[in-house]
Amino acid sequence: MTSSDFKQLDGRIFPRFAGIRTFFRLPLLQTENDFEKADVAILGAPFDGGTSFRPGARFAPEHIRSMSALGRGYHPHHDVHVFHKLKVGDAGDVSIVPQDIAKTHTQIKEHVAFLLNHKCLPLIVGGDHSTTIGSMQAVFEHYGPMGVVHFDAHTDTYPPAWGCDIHHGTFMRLGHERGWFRPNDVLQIGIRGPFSSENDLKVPVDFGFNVVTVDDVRLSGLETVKEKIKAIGNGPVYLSFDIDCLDPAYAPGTGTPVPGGLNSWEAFQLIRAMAGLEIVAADMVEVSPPYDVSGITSLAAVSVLSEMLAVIPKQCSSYL
Ligand SMILES: [Mn+2]
Repeated sequence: MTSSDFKQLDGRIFPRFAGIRTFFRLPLLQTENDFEKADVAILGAPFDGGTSFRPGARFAPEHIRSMSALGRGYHPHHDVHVFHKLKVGDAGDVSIVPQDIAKTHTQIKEHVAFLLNHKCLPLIVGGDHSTTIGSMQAVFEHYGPMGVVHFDAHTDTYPPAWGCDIHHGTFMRLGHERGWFRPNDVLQIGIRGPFSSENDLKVPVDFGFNVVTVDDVRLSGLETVKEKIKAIGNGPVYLSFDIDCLDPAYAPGTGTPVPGGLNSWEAFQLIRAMAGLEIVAADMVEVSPPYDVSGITSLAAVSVLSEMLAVIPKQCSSYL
């Protein structure tokens, strides 16, 4: 496997259960030249020091790499073969600091900045949702204020906990406080209760975010939500996907599961509606393999990553 061709290992020539695991059986990006050539880099951020309940997301990049041996490149809905159209590679993992959230976020920020400076779109596999803070900071410093499509059971606009301003439920509040967003272009999808108080829903609305609950998705219909996605304005967009937006029946292996979520198919449909948006970075977070069952959560994550990759090509050449 070399990075010169950016091709997946062929499962009909080299069985999918064999070989050294990389994301989607793609080449490992190692040299300066590899990063110069690549369009998209899939980067692991194996950190779970921001979790408030179940840990384990530090093992997600490893498990998602392994499960992504089942990932294929042709996407029938968009009629695109992602790995023919784009040069995609595995950028390895960020060397995070297990005991230090601030140092970890700096490390993630620097890795993501490196990718952006090489015109390489970052697709980050966390890690808990605090890892998004490092990635978003790099995106903000590179592009300025961004729109956000945020799939999650939780709004992640929560206050400090245990005297710590930063944990895995705060990145949307911190981003708002730091001026990273175009608030009218922020969409949160999959939100559901029960909540600690009415503030849980009031705070993001007061920030100007458009909050779409699972009730909204089911009662108003997917088309209504797709229209909200398509209404996001011009400019850079960050796509952040917390696997707990899915119902625990589809994604049990996560830090803070909440019943009554989206099913996998609904999430795929909504990501498909993002084709045409100026996606500049994306992440997949909160998979916790120790709580997974038969790898179904990691498998759902692989499918979401495939959907993400398929909406990148429509925009990639215009801004990279
Ligand atoms: Mn989250």
